[in-house]
Amino acid sequence: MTKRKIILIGIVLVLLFPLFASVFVKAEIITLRSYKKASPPTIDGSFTNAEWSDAYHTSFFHEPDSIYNHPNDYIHIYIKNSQDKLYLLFDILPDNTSENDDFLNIYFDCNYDDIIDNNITMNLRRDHAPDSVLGNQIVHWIMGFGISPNKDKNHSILELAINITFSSAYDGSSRPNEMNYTLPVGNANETIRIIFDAVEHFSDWVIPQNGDYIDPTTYADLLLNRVPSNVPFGTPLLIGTITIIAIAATIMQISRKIKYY
Ligand SMILES: [Ca+2]
Ligand SMILES: [Ca+2]
Ligand SMILES: [Ca+2]
Repeated sequence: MTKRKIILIGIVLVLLFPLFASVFVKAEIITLRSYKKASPPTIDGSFTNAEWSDAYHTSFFHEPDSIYNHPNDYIHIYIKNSQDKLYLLFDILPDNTSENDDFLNIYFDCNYDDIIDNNITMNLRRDHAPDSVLGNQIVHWIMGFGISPNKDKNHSILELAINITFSSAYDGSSRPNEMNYTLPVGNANETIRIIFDAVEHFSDWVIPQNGDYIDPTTYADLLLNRVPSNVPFGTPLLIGTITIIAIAATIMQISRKIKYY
């Protein structure tokens, strides 16, 4: 192999490396959006397409701990809000078991001071077992078990509505009864910090996937009141084509220079 060929192969590999890396690295969900919508879903633990078709949607592939024989499959999350409610749906495809111990913890750092807002932490159990968790006073939830538009085998579906206020007056320590039983989402450009942490019975997942509820700096930013960005279907294809043409042109240019070198 000539020196020129070796240099060319090296250049191609360097240029294509980010492409390969993006394919093999599992993207972490660190930013979530909530679309501003007035149409309220029915909080009943069943998922019909119509009630969530106008919501923000994201998902990731999850491999649960083998302890409960839950299959590897996707976790889907749908989010939208009105002026006084934040709605979320979790379609938990791997959780093919229905237990009272199925639950999801939700932690907040709404005032961005790197300290957990302990007085609004939520603990959403399937059986709504009586407990003293203060955050549960501002959320209405039903955990269902059935099929959904994402999977035709029975699995867990958690649907919830949280009372919210766009007031910015929040010190991170108020209790729900001191805030008219609302979640304060008015700080930092209508953005809050949030983490979702599911127990093993509920297929043992976290959003962000590498987040740790102990450390609010690892939480996701949830941007409320957002408007969907209408990216035309062909746009990613067009950008991809232009990128490939640009890379090819660069390689040809360099190739010519090496030839006369
Ligand atoms: Ca529903
Ligand atoms: Ca379960
Ligand atoms: Ca805080």
